[in-house]
Amino acid sequence: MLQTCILSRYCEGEFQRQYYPTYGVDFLRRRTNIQGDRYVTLIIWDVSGHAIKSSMLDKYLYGANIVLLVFDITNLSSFIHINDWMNAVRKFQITTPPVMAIIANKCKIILFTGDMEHQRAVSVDKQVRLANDNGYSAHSVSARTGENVNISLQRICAETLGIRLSRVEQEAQQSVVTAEIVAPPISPLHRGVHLQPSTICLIQ
Ligand SMILES: Nc1nc2c(ncn2[C@@H]2O[C@H](COP(=O)(O)OP(=O)(O)OP(=O)(O)O)[C@@H](O)[C@H]2O)c(=O)[nH]1
Ligand SMILES: [Mg+2]
Repeated sequence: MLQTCILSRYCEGEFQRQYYPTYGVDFLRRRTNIQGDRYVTLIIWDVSGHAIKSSMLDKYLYGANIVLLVFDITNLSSFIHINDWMNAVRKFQITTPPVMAIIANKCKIILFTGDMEHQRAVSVDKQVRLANDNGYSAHSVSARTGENVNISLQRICAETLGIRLSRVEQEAQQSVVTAEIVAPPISPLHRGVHLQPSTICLIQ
């Protein structure tokens, strides 16, 4: 179960504001390299959260090396739903169990503009505890700003291959994040009033 926007950010470097629900499964591919000379091709199956009820679920999970469980930090039920996915994956994986990771989306990591952090409904603690209790890794990303998307996926790939990423390699994966400038809403008091542009910028 992977939020499509994280995939678009990871594979295409874009963020899609408009919501297009995933029906069935979508496929994407991305090549990456770890430790300079180890090339990895990721064949990604993007399955909607509703697919848990699908009769195709066993086909979606069959042979997966990695399963990423994504939730939205502003939506508590998406976090609770992770438990159902963990049980479903355990039920279907008969042979080698996949590497699993719990990814929180819409987070603020370093940007002061953040994403939806002000509407957070699931604490980092809860996410980390759930991941630790089950032996999975926990990650925080924002598909909108792009923060941590590359590095999280890189860490998960390295974990799957049994590789420890060096600090330099991890830093190289940090993408440049562009802050959005959002125009403030015009209050009814100022409507029709032509304000002079200010030459002073105050950051508090
Ligand atoms: N603010 C913010 N919104 C996001 C982010 N990621 C996704 N969204 C929004 O959330 C909505 C749903 O995103 P999707 O990635 O399509 O969600 P999904 O889990 O693939 O949805 P299904 O395919 O229906 O399972 C879209 O309107 C996105 O614009 C994010 O990092 N920050
Ligand atoms: Mg989707």
